[in-house]
Amino acid sequence: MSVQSLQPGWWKTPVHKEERIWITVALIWCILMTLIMPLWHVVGEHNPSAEYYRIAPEDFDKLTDEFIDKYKVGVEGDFAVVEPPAGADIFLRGSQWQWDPVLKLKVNETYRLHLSSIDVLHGMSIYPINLNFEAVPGYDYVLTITPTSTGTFNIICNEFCGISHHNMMGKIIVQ
Ligand SMILES: [Cu+2]
Repeated sequence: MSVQSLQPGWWKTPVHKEERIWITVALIWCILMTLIMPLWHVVGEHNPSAEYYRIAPEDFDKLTDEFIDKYKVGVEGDFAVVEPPAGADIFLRGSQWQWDPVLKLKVNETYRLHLSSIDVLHGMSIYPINLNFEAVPGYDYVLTITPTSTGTFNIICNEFCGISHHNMMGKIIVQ
């Protein structure tokens, strides 16, 4: 319901200059944003890789355990701290409700990060840099990563995965 009912042929009334400017600005902005998406896909440096493989959750679990045994340098709380050499294949396992192991990486070195879940869907979210990737059970998602700054980066889960979802935290230490 409006205060005044529209007169027949209202769409034929001339458009004000300001309105025309705003419509033009909005249209140009829409076109620009639409073009940026495919452009970003080609030239953007933050595109996730399209490398992933089918893997049984128990196999990924085993590979992560082997990775931990090979490169373990300590313990932090309930988690193993792992320091793999530069260029190594590294594993991050999501499970209800933890990310493990704690990864100790070197700045400006490249690693192949294998990410998966051994139970339900989890969302790996790296803070404070806000990088987000899905950890999907049954898929080994390989991300080529090169940390460009030092510090401690917390991993939280951003996919509701059960009663203790809010406690699901992990850590990447870049030295
Ligand atoms: Cu979760």
